Amino acid sequence: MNYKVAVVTGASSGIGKAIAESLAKQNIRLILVARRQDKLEQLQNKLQTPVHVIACDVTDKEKIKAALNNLPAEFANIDVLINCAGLALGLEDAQETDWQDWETMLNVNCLALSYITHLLLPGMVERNQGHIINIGSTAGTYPYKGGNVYGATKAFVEQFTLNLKADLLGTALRVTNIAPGMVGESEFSQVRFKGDEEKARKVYEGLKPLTPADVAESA
Ligand code: 8X3
Repeated sequence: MNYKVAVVTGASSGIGKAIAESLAKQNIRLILVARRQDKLEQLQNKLQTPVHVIACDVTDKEKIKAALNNLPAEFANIDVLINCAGLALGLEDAQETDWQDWETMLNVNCLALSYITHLLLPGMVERNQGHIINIGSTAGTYPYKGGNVYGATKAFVEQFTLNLKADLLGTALRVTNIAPGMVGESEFSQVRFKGDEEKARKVYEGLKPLTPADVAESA
């Protein structure tokens, strides 16, 4: 498919950034969404493709809607949506977790992903062209101790992807869930352990995790 414009959420680091870099090499114009404007601008300056930056929390529905409904003309017809913004918070057993962590994961991994998809889907269907790629996780299929709501959000991503496919049957649109296992060289574990570098490092001790570039290769 000859896609021209892609939105990448969570584009400031890790898998989202690696996917943005990979799409830029395919001469796709990019709309990069993440909270950290400085990181997005650094990436924008590095990429050899037109980039439009949206520095915004994906859970801010009003801001996201306004930004995506008022795009410069060359970015307006979006063909590809990479739903990469997502996070894990904590690894405690369910009864010991902080409710706020669960709410944040549900808001980002499920609600924001659904909201942005809901915003962009009608245009894709109207043009009968597009690919939505959701970044899920093996945690959505295989439970582990302390995975609780994080795993459940990724199960949502898997099932949402499958149900979108059912709705889009007969159109030229494609929907894919990429479900990596452990991915190193990203902020995933630093975020999960709230800046505890030692805990974050231990996660990958004695094994060779995937890299963000490995995941980007399959996107
Ligand atoms: C990332 C994989 O195993 O750390 O989603 O949950 S895992």
